[in-house]
Amino acid sequence: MTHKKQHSLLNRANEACNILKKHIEMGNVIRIISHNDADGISAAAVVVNALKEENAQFHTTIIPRLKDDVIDELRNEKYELFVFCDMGSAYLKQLSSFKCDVIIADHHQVQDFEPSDNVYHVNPHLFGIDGSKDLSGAGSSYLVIRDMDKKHLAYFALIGAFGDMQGQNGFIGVNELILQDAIDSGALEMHEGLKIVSKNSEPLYKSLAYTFSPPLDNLTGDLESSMGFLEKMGVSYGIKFSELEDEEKDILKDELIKINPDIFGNIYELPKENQFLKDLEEYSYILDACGKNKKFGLGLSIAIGEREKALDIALDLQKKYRDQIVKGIEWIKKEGSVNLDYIQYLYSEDKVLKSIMGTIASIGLSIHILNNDKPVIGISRLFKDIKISGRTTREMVEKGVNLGQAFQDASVNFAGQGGGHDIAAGAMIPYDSMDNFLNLVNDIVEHQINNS
Ligand SMILES: [Mn+2]
Repeated sequence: MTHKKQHSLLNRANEACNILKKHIEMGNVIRIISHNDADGISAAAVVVNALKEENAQFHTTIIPRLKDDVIDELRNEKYELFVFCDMGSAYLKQLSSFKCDVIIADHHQVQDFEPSDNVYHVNPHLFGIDGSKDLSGAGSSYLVIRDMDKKHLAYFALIGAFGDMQGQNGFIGVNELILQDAIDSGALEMHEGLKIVSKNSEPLYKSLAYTFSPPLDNLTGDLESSMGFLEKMGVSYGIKFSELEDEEKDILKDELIKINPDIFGNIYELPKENQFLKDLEEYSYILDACGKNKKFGLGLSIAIGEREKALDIALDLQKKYRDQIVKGIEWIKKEGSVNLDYIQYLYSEDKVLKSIMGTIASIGLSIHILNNDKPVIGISRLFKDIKISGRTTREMVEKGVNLGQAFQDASVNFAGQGGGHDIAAGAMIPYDSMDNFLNLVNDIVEHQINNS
């Protein structure tokens, strides 16, 4: 059954691949549009790398989201083939009005519309495959070029999957097939190891403190206690993990597993890659840091092989981002959250804290410095509005909490908008309505828990 679905998806991707090949042979400049997060940048990279190898010409733009006015502008551009990566499936009707060929390589929810014949639509949802778990936008994009003998580029699909939180507990579905491609090609190696960051580049105590996922209680976000932890077990904290004696590595592994067993698991490595990009998950963090700082071009240049300066700048952005998270975690430890009966919230006017509110709300729950029994709502003010990010736990969802629904229902009362998933959601409402909004969400969550 699953096999049949995958087969149908691969067939569709091959049809798109044939069109792509046709345009390459005709010498057309291929127009690529992709999304600005780690998945979207990886998606663009997989297509661009393939086109470069074929000596094809292309023009790439990375954008935050597809909108009607963006589509209207693109429609007027003189290209024979557009490739939309990690986006497009929600705009089938608009893209069907293009006079040229269009390939859509996406994994988001699909608009209920039968596209015209010039649109080649590659999306797992069309074949009953779950695009939130089984395939990323970079994965869909990879499938489009896979038939051009490109298994050595498969790892970009997995970087994208990590960016969309699909690989953290192992790859499943089509991602698993892509993983096999990547390993078969010799570009990727998989082995078991400690899933801590920057093993070859930072002193060990920083590797522990900067490991945000999997979370390490007392260590994540805390440089001092990471240092103390290592000192206590007699492991040198100032050197890199890769420089430890095997015996020290074993001690560390045993102690970290006591804190979180998930810290030991499959590691995916690119043996030929630069030390900073060797680990696939970290590669995705670096692209994510570029995306979050609106340096999309920088992320893409790294992914298409530029090193030296581009990588230095990206590492610098990542360093800043990590320091911000550390600051955020310190802030939560010091100030805590504001509690209502059924929810808690974080609010700050601080510029740095504002920019990472959703992320630290999430990490705060995962490292247990926030009460897991109440959904946490991170609030940042943007002029007259507030941006709201809500996070809760699997356990609370099982008890009936649905934050996406709560935000959607509450925000309409204040001329705002909100929605998302049961476990993570967002909203934007006027600043003046903040207290009323919070009280209403509190009541809705109470209702959800008591009526499920
Ligand atoms: Mn995506």
